[in-house]
Amino acid sequence: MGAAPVEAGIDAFGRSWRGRRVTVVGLGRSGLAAVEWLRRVGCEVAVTDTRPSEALSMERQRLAALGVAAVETGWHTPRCLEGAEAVIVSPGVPESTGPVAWARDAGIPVLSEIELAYDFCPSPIVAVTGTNGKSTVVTLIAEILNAAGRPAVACGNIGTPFASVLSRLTSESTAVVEVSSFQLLHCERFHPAIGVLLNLGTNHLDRHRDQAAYVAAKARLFQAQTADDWAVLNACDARIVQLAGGLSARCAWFGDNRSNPPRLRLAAETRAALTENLQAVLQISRLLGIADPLAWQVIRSFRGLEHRMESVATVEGIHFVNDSKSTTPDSLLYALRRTAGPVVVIMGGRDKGLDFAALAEPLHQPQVKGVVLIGESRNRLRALFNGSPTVRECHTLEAAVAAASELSGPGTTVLFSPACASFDMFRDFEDRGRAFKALIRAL
Ligand code: UMA
Repeated sequence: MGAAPVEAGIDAFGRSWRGRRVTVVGLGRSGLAAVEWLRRVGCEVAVTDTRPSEALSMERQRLAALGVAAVETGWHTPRCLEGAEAVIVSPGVPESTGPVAWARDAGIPVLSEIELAYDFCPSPIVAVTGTNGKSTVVTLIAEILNAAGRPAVACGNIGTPFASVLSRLTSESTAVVEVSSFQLLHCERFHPAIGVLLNLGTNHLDRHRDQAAYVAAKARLFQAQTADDWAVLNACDARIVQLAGGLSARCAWFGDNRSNPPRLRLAAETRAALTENLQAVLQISRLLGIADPLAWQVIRSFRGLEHRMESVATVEGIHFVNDSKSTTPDSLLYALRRTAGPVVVIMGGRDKGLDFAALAEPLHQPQVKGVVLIGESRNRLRALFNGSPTVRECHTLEAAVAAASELSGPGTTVLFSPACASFDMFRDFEDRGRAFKALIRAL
């Protein structure tokens, strides 16, 4: 799609958005990106956010510059929906929240920012969901495409809203979109040419009714696909194998070959050499027409992501690792498996209602020299331990770093892998990771 239809407010389906009145709920990254795009295509926009006005000064300035005058802060009231023809809901806004429920009752369509961006996206889409490893896979796919001389943009839940990159996309580029279960809840049309489900751990049970509801949300990634599309799936997870039976798309497997056609077969050596998520990267690259050697080259040279098993520094023989992206017990288990030698773990944060029981045994292994608990989940986490290893509880991250250093000696790794959300003490996991790194630098 060229610039002209967009400026005229016409989406990829030929529908005009110009003059439509749209309410955006939540003024975080995705909400602001949605507002900017909606204004660009000529919509009348109203916004509502529960944060008080004084906490939104930067956002208010941007809204004023965009000509958005209908700004409700401090709470949500039904007035925010006056005249609304659609509602764009931020992923962090629960389904029971006023405007979402009121819109439903009034028959006003509720869309995620991902769905809005999809409606205007001129590029084919590779969309990646799963519990762990989404950001790494999305980053690698974009890097592999770029290395092949094909423009690609990584976006979505990874931190750069999909709507914010639309103006950089063309029919020649590829949008590589990380999608969370929250975003999928409000997607109907979103249609990736390649949809990827990496794994299914336990997550976000504070928002999803139960594990089945979480899995159902993830499965929405494939709902608009047809037999021309691909679903790239983990063959080692029985629930994903079961889910595959109901999909319209063709399946490409990793972890095990199942029904892979010859060109997608993964040799035993490849499966031994690459983690499941990296096998997924290889399969996606193949589906995108990229030769294996180039994909391998990019995979081998990949240095990892910020806040994901990020080596920060070694101070007096103690190695500090920032794994702030870990917001689930599964992520901490993964981090522990990848940490050799003695380790002191700093964990805790906002309690998402997840079951920590699977952590008890790994955290009692002899190489775990101590555990430092922070955040709201301290009480529940404390119950996992009965005297060993040594457990300390701290009210601040600064105190936690000091306590972890005391429990460590040369050759020890201090692993900051919270297994919980960050919102009790920080803006998000990136803010939390940056705070950790600043404390280590101060050492
Ligand atoms: N708000 C309300 N009403 C409510 C709840 C929140 O008005 O009832 C407001 C808050 O006051 C705040 C805004 O909504 O101003 C926050 O919206 P948000 O939480 O959706 O945050 P964004 O900044 O828009 O970031 C979102 C994703 N956040 C969540 O899913 C919680 C980011 O993923 C994502 O990077 C970004 O969009 C761009 O797409 C973060 C995340 O933690 C990294 N994701 C979860 C995860 O990976 O496990 C799913």
